[in-house]
Amino acid sequence: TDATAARRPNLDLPRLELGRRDFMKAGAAVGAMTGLAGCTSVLSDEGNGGGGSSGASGEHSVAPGEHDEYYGFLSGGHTGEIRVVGIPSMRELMRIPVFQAESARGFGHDAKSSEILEEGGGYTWGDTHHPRVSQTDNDYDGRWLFVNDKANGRMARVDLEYFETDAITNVPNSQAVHGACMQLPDTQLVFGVGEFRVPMPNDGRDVDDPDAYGSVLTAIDPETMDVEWQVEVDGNMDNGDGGKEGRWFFATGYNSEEGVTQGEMTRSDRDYVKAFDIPAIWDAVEAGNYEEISGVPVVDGTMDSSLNEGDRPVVRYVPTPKSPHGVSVTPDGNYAIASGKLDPTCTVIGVDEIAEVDDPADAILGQPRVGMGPLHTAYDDRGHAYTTLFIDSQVVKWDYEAAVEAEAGSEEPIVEKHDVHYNPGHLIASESYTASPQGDYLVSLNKLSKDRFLPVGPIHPENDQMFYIGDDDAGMELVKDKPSYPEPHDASIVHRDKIEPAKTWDPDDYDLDFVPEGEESFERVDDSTVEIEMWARRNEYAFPEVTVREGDEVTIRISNVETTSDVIHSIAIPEYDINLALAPQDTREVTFTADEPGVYWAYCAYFCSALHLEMRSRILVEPR
Ligand code: CUK
Ligand code: CUA
Repeated sequence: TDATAARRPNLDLPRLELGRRDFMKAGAAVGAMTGLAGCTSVLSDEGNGGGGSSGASGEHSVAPGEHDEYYGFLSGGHTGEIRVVGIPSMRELMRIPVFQAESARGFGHDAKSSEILEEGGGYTWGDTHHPRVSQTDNDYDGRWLFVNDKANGRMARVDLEYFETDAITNVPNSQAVHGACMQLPDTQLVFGVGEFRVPMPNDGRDVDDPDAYGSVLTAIDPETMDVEWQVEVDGNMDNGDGGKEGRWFFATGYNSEEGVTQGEMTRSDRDYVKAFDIPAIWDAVEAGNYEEISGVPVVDGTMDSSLNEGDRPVVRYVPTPKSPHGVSVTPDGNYAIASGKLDPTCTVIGVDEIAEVDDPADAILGQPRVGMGPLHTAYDDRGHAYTTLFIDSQVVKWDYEAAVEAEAGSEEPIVEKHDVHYNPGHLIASESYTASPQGDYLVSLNKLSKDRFLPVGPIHPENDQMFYIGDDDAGMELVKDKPSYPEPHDASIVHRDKIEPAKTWDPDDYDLDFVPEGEESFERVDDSTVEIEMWARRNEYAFPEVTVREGDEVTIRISNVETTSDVIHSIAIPEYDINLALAPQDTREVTFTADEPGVYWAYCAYFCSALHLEMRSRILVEPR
């Protein structure tokens, strides 16, 4: 029996189900309370919701004890982590350390996670931007989450059964893996979009010869996390997204000038969206048409490459106004929409047209003028695109089929603009990256919060604002402001039915042998090596004390023998910098050198019962 169930009577309460649209009809009037400052275009005549309030809309609140409808996986920027929030409540449910050691979850404290960090390059931090959940048949399968490290050029995988990082790949020939996405429909490959141009390999050659620098798209096998191949391109790249049918991958780019200063990088009015023909790249790799650099096949996808001559170029360069930033493919798979950043338009590229046109510019089917500083675009299930306007501090909702019909530069496709507070980067709508978005909630990840919260010193929180977008007549309704620690970039919103988290560990899912009660052991292997196998339960460890000698290399393998979910223990060893977190049925191992004689109280840092404070063990390190 599960003792926690008694403490949590609400776990199985009925879910918040649809019917939101009915609620909305009543709620819209409450929301219609602010002006439309800054709006320049066609607006819903029923007005916008709550520009100045943080929307107390009860119909989107989640009562205590009730569960949210969606998981939101937010990147943590230069904290290096992933944050899990419930949507629509925006309650933060968990944090998943990815590129950084973190003591509450013991990540980087036990042998396995330390090894993941070490083999991933040994850096102490990362910069997560784009969390993308694996898909099967263009829908979330809840298996993995992939996320880039923009700082140190890496890609990580998070296991969504245990909500734990299980692999980090340190990508060669690349500095700043920025965009991240998969080959769809079935996560055949994971792509990292290289940003900063560097010599390849970056080993001291060509240090001051920017013409010799390069930037690559990297394809990674999602199962092994091995790099399969890379494609070198001209100019910087930035963000990326995959076509729904698996042939094309799109990456925005800036710095087609290949400059190394800001002035040089923004001289030209034209940059490119690069469309990578994945099967054609595989053909090139299989035919041996690559150069091996740092152990990876690198295919030449630059404009002048012979692989870009003929009728099956590996990379097509679609010209866009300067420095497009985000790119995302519409749910129907028909268009890749790039957001202009330094240009007030979005560029709508026909996905099927890419293969058909002689001049890639002819694949551009629409170019609506959406507003100042367009950065990223998300989708609902009704043909609308939602684009963040960084400079205007707005989200613009527009109709992408109307944009294909309209003249380039037209504002006609715009349906609505809604203020956000302030300066949004990404935005994400529920299941927007799949073929079937839910069309109900949208979160705008605003970089600045300015005056929205109590001041907390000169570093302000950011502001993640949640909107209800399910009622086109009422318009976007601001439901919630959520202050956010720096700094989420992108997110994925996944329906809770598609994620199946484990309640306790299954010992078959890790390599270490579980240590049941009665099978604890203390073994002195030789004069300077000790191996301890022990367990933890309420409120004790297998050994009330262990004695080792100064200089011993001590390995502790410890299992949490609890079977009751949510009874977590840890073993913290002060002054040896150790804190292993142990969920029920989990086993972790750590090795340290007992180089300081003395008494060290190992203790449990998770408050696990009334006798939690007594849950400890003495580690006696005798002088030699
Ligand atoms: S990027 Cu940060 S706001 Cu890394 Cu997707 Cu645009
Ligand atoms: Cu175990 Cu506290």
